Amino acid sequence: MKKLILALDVYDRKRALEIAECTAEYLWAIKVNWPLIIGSGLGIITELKQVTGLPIIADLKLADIPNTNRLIASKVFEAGADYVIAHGFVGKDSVKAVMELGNTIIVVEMSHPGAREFIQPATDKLIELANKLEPFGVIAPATRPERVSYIRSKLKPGLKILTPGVGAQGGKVREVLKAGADYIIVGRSIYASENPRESARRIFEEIKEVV
Ligand code: BMP
Repeated sequence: MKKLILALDVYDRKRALEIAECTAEYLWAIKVNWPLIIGSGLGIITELKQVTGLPIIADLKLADIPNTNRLIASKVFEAGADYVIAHGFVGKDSVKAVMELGNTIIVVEMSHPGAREFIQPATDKLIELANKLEPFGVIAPATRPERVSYIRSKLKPGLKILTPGVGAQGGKVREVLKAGADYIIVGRSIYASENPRESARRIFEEIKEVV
């Protein structure tokens, strides 16, 4: 089963499509974040889907009132996104507004050091929110496998754990999968490498060895 998600954080449309095409074979999905949307427009979601046939995750980390979350998410789902990432800390109503429109992923704990300041103290409440709303899955930090294990132990079975932070941020494929991650999100270690296809293939093989 494919578990690798490419975080395609480049600006340029042509480059994005080239990297997506040459790595698609090894991916479960492609994650599109603000850099690519700002650089290439929302239409890149539709194009990436057409070119690769893969699910597209729109990582907008929506964190607004329900109406604004709804206005943004509806356009993004319309463009072809299969999943939208939303922040949970803004509250149940804001997350529900996105979930009513399509598959949603809630940020439960982020991977950077600053996540310890405000997000980590709220992790338990965010897990509770996810268990109540039952989205497709949650974001947990590959940089702290012990936190992935903790989140796994509290999260309802069936909810997926998606983990960014492998590679450039220091997370390790093996450790995070053993901790209970369902999907590994990798950006720079693939798109900024000399040979993105080969880098994706190596991570794909490493995942295969563990699962
Ligand atoms: P990279 O492998 O280059 O560090 O990219 C990680 C990707 O995952 C980026 O798109 C980043 O915005 C995203 N991400 C993250 O790194 N940590 C989180 O907690 C949540 C994220 O969405």
